Amino acid sequence: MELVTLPEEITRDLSSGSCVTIGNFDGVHKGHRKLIDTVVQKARRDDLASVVITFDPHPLRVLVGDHTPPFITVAKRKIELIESLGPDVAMQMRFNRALADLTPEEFVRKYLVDGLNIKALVVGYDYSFGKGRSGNFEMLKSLGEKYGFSARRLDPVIVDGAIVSSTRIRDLIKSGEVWNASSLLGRLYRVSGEVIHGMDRGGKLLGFPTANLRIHNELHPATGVYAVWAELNGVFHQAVANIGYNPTFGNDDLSVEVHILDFDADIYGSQLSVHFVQRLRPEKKFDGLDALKEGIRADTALARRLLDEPEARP
Ligand code: RBF
Ligand code: MG
Repeated sequence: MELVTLPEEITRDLSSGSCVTIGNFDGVHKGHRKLIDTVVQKARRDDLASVVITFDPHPLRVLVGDHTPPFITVAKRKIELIESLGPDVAMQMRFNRALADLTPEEFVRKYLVDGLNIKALVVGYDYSFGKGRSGNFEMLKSLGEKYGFSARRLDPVIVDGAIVSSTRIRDLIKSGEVWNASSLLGRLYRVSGEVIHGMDRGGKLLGFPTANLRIHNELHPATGVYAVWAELNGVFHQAVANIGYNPTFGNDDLSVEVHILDFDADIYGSQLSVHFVQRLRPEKKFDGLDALKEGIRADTALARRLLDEPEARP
């Protein structure tokens, strides 16, 4: 896959035309995947280049400013996920005021028609774009007739009786319903970061050493204890995670810590990804160390049972 920010950076031959989808794709969830799969398949069938257009920063960040939701996937992760779906080109356009102010026709002519030699466009059920979101599907269809490309709109993907959307997934993650979030994402929800030094209490005081993470995700699940997979150098380990303020001790800052089962190695400085399977309980203030230890022991036993289930595999 070629990753570019503008059509002129593409080295691949576009003379036979391109099949394009366009969106913000936060989370690269099941709905997004259906769009990208459709584009990749149609491009293959019709001998076109498949192109996925997305934006960085997320348009809301530019248009709304700081009052934006935390996003499910950071830009780099979004591109990795798009790449795994096999398009020829990902065009991550730099989003700014100038781009936002283009009329739908200006955008289509400049980037899709002149830039990408578009022959087919596929968009999501709710897609609109351009100045004031005036570029709806009907307008794209008529621009297609004018400039010679087909326009197709896909129906939403439904999971558990409701439309799969980035907003719905964010809400599930924020409320700790990570297992439900994963059925909309089509994979486990994960956060990643570097293993940093924590309070250094877990191993010495409790007998449950934890890797503390400096996460670079914007979003994280509700505070509480979770059964997770800890991915280290491509290897998945069963683990339990605690997100919160350690009320037994009363920390000021939120910590994300992971106790990896059957594991004993110094991993400070490593990159760790935590894949969330199931929330086990809220974080609570235990009555002393022994009670906390007993609580964590019960968590690890429950996590082991859950993670041994075939459907919990990463
Ligand atoms: N700390 C709490 O104060 N309350 C909890 O309910 C709690 N649950 C935890 C569950 C697990 C599985 C783990 C690994 C840690 C938990 N902790 C909890 C955090 C614990 O206080 C922390 O790991 C040590 O203080 C070391 O930083
Ligand atoms: Mg620790």
